[in-house]
Amino acid sequence: MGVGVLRRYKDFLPVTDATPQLTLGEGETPLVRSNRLGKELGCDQLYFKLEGCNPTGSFKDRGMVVAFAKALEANSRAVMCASTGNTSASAAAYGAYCDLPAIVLIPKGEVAMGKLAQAMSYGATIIMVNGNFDVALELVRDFTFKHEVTLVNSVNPDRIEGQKTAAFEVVDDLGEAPDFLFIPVGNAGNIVAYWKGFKEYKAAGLSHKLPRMMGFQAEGAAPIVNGAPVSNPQTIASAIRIGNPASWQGALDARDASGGVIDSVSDDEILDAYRLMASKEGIFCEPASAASVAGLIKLRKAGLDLAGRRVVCIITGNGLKDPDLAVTSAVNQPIEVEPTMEALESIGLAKPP
Ligand code: AN7
Repeated sequence: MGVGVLRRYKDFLPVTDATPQLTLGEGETPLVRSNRLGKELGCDQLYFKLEGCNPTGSFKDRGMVVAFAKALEANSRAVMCASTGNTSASAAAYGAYCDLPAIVLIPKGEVAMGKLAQAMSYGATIIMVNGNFDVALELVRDFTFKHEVTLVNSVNPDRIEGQKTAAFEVVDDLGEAPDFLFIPVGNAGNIVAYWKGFKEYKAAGLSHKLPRMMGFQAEGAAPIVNGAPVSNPQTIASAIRIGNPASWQGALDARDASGGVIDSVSDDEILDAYRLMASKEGIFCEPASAASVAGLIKLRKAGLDLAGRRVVCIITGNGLKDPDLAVTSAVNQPIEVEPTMEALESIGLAKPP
């Protein structure tokens, strides 16, 4: 039974006797060992952390459950966030579960269909902004400063607290921290959360080393790599189409303290990794999630030696979030036939026995 992150990791979370014990079953996501890609990359210990297995299909639920619990504890009457999609889906779900109204601001025309469908179904108040994510987040910060509405973007520290539990799970499953952690970077809250989680587990004596934090932005939305905000970020990976990350400095700190990198991958590299994850590993992720795998492939090609190293790629969201892209970008298109044996056999699917 899924006990949820609030209960499972209460000793590491800002949980008090007054904190409501909410859960939609978030956390305890699978850490799956690569069957094919790892061999090709000369990495015999490659793992994927399937965060798309959370209740709303992305890692956001880990932080959202903590943010909602603390909001309820503080007698909040409503929550608000800006989102490229997954945060809005998660806030909408916990809003429904807790009977706490969720208001979500999304960049018009830039949110994948599955995520929009979720926010609408869970019954959030959805505000479509004529502008990108960065503009929407700025608005949300100003609004929640002025009005009695709880901000539930990852600038709310309770979100980071919840998200760090994914690092705990990686260590719990492997018995030690990995050597490398590959992760997509958008607003940069997640890389900060993982780094915090790994450090806390080590400080508690539950692990003995720290991973190198390997963050990847999309080339057209790579402010941290470029060293300057991007005013009009562009990438096929709409979840990480972010030009001015809120946790920018935290991401640099995680990189520098861990001896890691923050690098970028092109849309072609993201798409290749996205297709490869589904067709070679049986893991259907969203394009933003494939940025972690694309980064691993890129660095391997550049000569990074992974032999004997334990590598974890964070697969942040489920492929069903963006069905339009899946259908239009697939190499394997359906074959149409008349409903006859003759027509079926004419395709040459198998030799007779
Ligand atoms: C699948 O939902 O920013 O670096 O508003 O949905 O912590 O921002 C989503 C981000 C990676 C990047 N993978 O994480 C939002 C939002 C997926 C995501 C990221 C996001 P951060």
